Amino acid sequence: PNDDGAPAWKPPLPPAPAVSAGTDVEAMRDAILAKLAYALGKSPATARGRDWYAATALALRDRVVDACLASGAEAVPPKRVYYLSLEFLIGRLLSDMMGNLGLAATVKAALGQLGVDLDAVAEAEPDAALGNGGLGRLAACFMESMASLAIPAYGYGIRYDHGLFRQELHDGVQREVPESWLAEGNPWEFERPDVAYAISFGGDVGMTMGPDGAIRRVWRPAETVRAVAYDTPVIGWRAKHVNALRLWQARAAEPVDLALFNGGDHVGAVAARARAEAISRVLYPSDGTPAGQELRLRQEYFFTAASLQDLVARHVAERGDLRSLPDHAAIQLNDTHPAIAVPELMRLLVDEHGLSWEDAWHVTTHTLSYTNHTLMPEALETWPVELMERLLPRHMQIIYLINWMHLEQITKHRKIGAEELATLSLIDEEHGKRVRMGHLAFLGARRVNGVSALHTELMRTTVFKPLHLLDTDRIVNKTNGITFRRWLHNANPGLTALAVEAVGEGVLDDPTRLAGLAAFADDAGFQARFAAVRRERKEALTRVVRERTGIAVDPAALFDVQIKRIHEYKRQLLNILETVALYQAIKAEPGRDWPARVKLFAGKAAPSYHQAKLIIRLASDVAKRVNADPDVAGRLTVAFLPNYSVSLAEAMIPAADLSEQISTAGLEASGTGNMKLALNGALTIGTLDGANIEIRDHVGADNIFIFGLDAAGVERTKAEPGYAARAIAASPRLKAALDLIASGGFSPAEPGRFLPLVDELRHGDRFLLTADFDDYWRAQREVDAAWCRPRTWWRSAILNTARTAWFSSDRTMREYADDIWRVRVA
Ligand code: T68
Repeated sequence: PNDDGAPAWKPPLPPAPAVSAGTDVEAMRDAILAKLAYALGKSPATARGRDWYAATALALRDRVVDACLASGAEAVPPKRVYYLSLEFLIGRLLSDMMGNLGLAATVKAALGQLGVDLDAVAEAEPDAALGNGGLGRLAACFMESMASLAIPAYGYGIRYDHGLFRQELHDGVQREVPESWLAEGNPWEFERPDVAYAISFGGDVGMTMGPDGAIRRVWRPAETVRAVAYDTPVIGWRAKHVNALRLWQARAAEPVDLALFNGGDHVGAVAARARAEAISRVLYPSDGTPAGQELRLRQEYFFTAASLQDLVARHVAERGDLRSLPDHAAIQLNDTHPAIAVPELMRLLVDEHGLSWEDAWHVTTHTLSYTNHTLMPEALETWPVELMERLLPRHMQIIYLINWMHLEQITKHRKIGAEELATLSLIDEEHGKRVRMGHLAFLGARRVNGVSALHTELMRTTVFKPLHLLDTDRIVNKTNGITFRRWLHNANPGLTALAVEAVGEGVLDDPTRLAGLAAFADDAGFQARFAAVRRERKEALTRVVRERTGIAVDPAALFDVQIKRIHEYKRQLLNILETVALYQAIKAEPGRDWPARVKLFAGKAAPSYHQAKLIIRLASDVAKRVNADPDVAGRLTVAFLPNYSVSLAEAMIPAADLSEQISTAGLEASGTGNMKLALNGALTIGTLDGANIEIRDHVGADNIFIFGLDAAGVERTKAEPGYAARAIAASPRLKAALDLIASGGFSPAEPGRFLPLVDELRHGDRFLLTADFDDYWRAQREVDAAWCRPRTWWRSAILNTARTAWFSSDRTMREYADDIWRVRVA
């Protein structure tokens, strides 16, 4: 909307003082020059953007080390948190580091003195895309918040050579290209060749007599690889505390088989090395379905075993007795990917350190906790018993023993039917014998948490119901959060400056002060400032859209944004159907005053997920026809931006007016993009799913567009066969949109191209798009109407920013610290 000629808004407080003095700038400039010369061997005359980036990063890393030493990091803290995650979707680190060190202005000025533009330097940093989506990004936000709250912590994961694939679109077809973030080195990390552990696989289990005369099991592995640590410092807000993200690289025990090599077999001589190093070669691009591959299980065990050895060694060095581990360590399992920690910790304690089974079980179940991120059956990890026996024979024995004791415990107290027993067992016997990793993590954990209120409730009533009933205190809710340093301060400096002007600099330390913005929600001058900040970000995004797609969009239009992994349950297809219906409606009624809308999509599909890839193709084909049709020009534009990443998210989120959070109710565990967009003042159109419900509770029902079935309604509808056919018959608008797609309206050269999508809706519709379509259309027209009343739109937008402080990951981390980890927060 345009501002309505309101008077300029006056800030109630003077602007914040400049961050740095001139001498700091000169010191920083000299530090960068020194790194350029002595670490990179370059002069300002020969340096490329990438060299300036590396020199700047190295200079900043020195400051991080100083901050680390100043914060007394060498002292032994009472308790540490260990966050085990197969994914850390970090993105770029430069602005995080500058921001948290309070050096952004200093670095900008220092580079400026050298005639170098900070923004160009920042662009030279590759994204560390060591994750697929929400789960990996959550881990990255948690690391930043733990450092900011001075919670002593290590993040443990894998240092993949190749992170998530780069997505290219060729005529709308996704092609995956390997990504090489390490190709030119990584200035943030410290290699630690002295921190290395042997990780074993395969072989068999023998027996020996322990010093106490008791029988001990010995694992005689067939293969051993080395895990070598790389530490990336994670600095907290205002540089008060520094933690480490410790990522493991796989190396062969022997770099080359010299006998083979000297015998002339130069390739065979390094075959074992290739096999070992494959473990940390690539991130699995699986989202929603387990890769089902041996290498994936090797990755999971590799990083879990290295991490446990590391933390056990630290505990022994600092405290001696492993029985006190639960007092000094809290280990969080991010999903089931590290669930093998349960038998591995038991193995370390019993087989290697000689604890009794009972003591070891007590230690394990008082140290580990587990976070669940999905209840979708196809995404719940299970591993074939046969594979586990072959790869991890001792672990399989331990799992059987845990299972036996667990079932024995239950049957001791009451009679129980075979069917119920089967739901409680660690072994799923229905799909060939498979180990249920969720059950394993549950049994080994002190606390098990869901990631939104609804999701946690569904954990208790569906997948984990039988286990929950055995111990109703174990499952707790910890609604996700996002770090405001990255997603507000760094991604949206304009909005942050406005917030600081309005409510004071304290908002940078305490996001609850954002609530003070509510007082200005109706202030015409403030609204104009808020709108101007948004407009600037939209103009910047307009340039990105043009560069990446060639599509011209009008920054004055409503930017309607859906950004996330492409998945049927997230229902990008519902959004596309509405786009098609809107296209048809505009053409049918060209005289109506349709507000201008730009539909923006971005996201990656798992390489083997054909329906998801087809959804991308449909979005691109719809964009092609709609954007070329003069009848809708200026009213509707569609673009699919390729290669969604953390950095692209940082560009899109501050520019979004409308946030699409339209998953089938009950299926999105939480969502975190929904929080980022609302915080930046986008209004949400969404279902009562995941954290959307809590967002509605915070921003108020008047400032969000809710539609569709709730989780209970979804269950009821699914119980009525034939609902899709009935819904389509009842909705001429939906039928027309489906018919146009099915008849090749967007793919004239290949009319049947999208039949797999349309047929799924007509004949099955697992995700209930047809059931929700009409209500979604209604909600979208409400959005149109609201957009045409700028004063109320901006009021709602400001209230979204003012009322989403609770979604700070600092709040989430405090809750974990209090309730799950029982560690003190500074
Ligand atoms: C996401 N899960 C949830 N999974 O979908 C989202 N899965 O609702 C939630 O907000 C977020 O986790 C954080 O809690 C994922 O992102 C994966 O990426 C994944 C990766 C491998 C295997 C299975």
